[in-house]
Amino acid sequence: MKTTVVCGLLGSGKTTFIRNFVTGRTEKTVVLVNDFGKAGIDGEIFSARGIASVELPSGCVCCTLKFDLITTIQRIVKQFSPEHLLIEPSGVASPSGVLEALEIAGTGSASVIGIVDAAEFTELYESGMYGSFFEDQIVNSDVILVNKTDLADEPAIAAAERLIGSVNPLAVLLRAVNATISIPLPEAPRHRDIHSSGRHLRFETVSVNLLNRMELALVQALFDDLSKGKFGRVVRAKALVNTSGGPYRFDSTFGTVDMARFEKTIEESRLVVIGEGLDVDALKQAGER
Ligand SMILES: Nc1nc2c(ncn2[C@@H]2O[C@H](COP(=O)(O)OP(=O)(O)O)[C@@H](O)[C@H]2O)c(=O)[nH]1
Ligand SMILES: [Mg+2]
Repeated sequence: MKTTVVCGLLGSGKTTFIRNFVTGRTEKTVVLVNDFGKAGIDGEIFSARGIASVELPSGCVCCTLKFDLITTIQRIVKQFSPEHLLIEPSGVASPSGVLEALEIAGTGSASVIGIVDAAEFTELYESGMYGSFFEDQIVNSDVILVNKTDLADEPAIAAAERLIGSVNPLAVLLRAVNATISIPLPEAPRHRDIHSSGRHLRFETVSVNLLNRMELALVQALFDDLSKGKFGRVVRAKALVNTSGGPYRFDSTFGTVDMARFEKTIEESRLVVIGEGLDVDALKQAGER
């Protein structure tokens, strides 16, 4: 079994990468996703595309859920015997913690893809706001996608590449839009030293049930407010909603809001918000309009 860990900060493009990578492939693939909130959003995004996925919702696989991660991997291997296991840890997990769990689970070596947001990476890294999170990610990655190059100018992309190259000169660097790559993934290294510099990030998470058939304009207004900081410092927000205009997926990352028609009716309309100093009551009220 091939194992690939796809890591990156909240909103960098992990789910997008896996969706694009798996679509059209014939090998038997299972995605193990550790999402935020009670009802994980990414799991439903994968299953809407017919991608087999197993969810480990809430908590963080690099610490409190490490044991669950190990037993879940062992269960997946037994139950599905996949040819390829892709793991999407939550966007705050340190990859070193995931690699340690894989070692204990005995899956053999894994390759690690690190995804960074071309427009935001350098500033976030240099601000030190995220502690050693990025260092842990970059140092442990075999391939690094400098993603969202459509949103960044050439100097920003080149600065990100220089910085990544100085932290890990051995990683293969690729530029990407929508986390799409045109070359095969490199083989997993036979031996890996896990560099554990990482402390995982601590954010609050709020999950809110949204009214079914919410007005589309109201959901747009809610995401505008979220991205402008009306409900506290939002690092990431995502929602699956059956709106008055049909099913939609909403995403907010660093003040950008992205919405797209969803492939099918959503099981339960919901919103997950990740950040600091979140106004939980106001968020719950907003979801009931
Ligand atoms: N403009 C742009 N948006 C992107 C790109 N890659 C991903 N996105 C969007 O960024 C948001 C977060 O992506 P997602 O894959 O859910 O990130 P994750 O939290 O790391 O799993 C989604 O709205 C994506 O559609 C890209 O290359 N360019
Ligand atoms: Mg995701």
